[in-house]
Amino acid sequence: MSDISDVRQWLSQATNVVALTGAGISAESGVPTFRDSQTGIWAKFDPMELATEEAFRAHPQRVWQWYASRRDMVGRVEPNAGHLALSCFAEQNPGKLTVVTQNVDGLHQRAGQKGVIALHGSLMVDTWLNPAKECCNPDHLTAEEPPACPACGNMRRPGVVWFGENLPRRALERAQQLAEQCDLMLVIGTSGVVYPAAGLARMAANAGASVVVINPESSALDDLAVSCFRGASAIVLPELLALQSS
Ligand code: BV8
Repeated sequence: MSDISDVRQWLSQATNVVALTGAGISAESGVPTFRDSQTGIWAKFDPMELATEEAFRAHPQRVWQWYASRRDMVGRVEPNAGHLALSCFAEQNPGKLTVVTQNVDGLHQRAGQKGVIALHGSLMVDTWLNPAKECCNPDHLTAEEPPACPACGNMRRPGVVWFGENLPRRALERAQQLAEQCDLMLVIGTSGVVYPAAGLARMAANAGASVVVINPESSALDDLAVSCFRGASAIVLPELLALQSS
């Protein structure tokens, strides 16, 4: 297994680097990871069962309130040293690094990261559950939870990609293109079980990139890695990326 100095050298020599991030990169900001997220009143629900259109149609108020509680919580936290290390590296090495994230918390963007590819949408925006009609105006909604069009009852829904829904096509295609072209992929804070996002790491490895995993626990993508750093991303990333410039 390579150590930090090897990976730092690869980073300085690389032309195209992709950082594929998951919920773990936001853990040190105080955002529970997706699979550890259920605390308090949400403890009895499996996130996998809430993050679907079926769940929303069956229990709109419950699912809407779950997202509202997550949106409130994310609004109260800040990007951590891991997010900041990535955005500083990108600033010091223009055009070299692209962040492809599974996260919906917007923390990479709030850390100043430009050109983030958000595979699973955003907690911070809503959209219509059914295709909008003439009458559907987001500025004129009922006061219920979830809010709806007063004329036709079309409900607002979180602007995230639910399980069973296709990812935004352009984002996925761009991420696949980058995975195939990169020299190095940092796989940060993801259990690697959600597809097609996790498949990007395999695409990168199959195309000849070096894959480096940063995760305190083992993950489903470890087998692809030339190096696994068993640590928190807010600790490892600043050390790995510090004062790197091409
Ligand atoms: C799709 C938005 C085509 C919502 C998310 C059956 C029917 C339908 C689909 C499927 C099916 N079987 C399989 C699928 C595909 C499915 C899938 O992958 N399922 C898995 C679970 C088996 N995928 C989909 O449905 C995707 N769409 O395939 O469309 C299609 C269409 C119709 C029918 C078939 C196919 C859509 C997937 C997107 C789902 N939406 N988010 C929301 O957030 O509410 S995904 C959700 O999980 C989050 O975005 C999260 O980011 C993501 C992935 O999880 P991780 O990020 O890895 O988070 P996790 O908690 O798992 O792990 C955290 C890691 O961090 C851990 O490893 C931990 O050790 C580590 N960690 C902890 N602390 C730290 C740390 N690391 C570093 N530092 C630390 N300090």
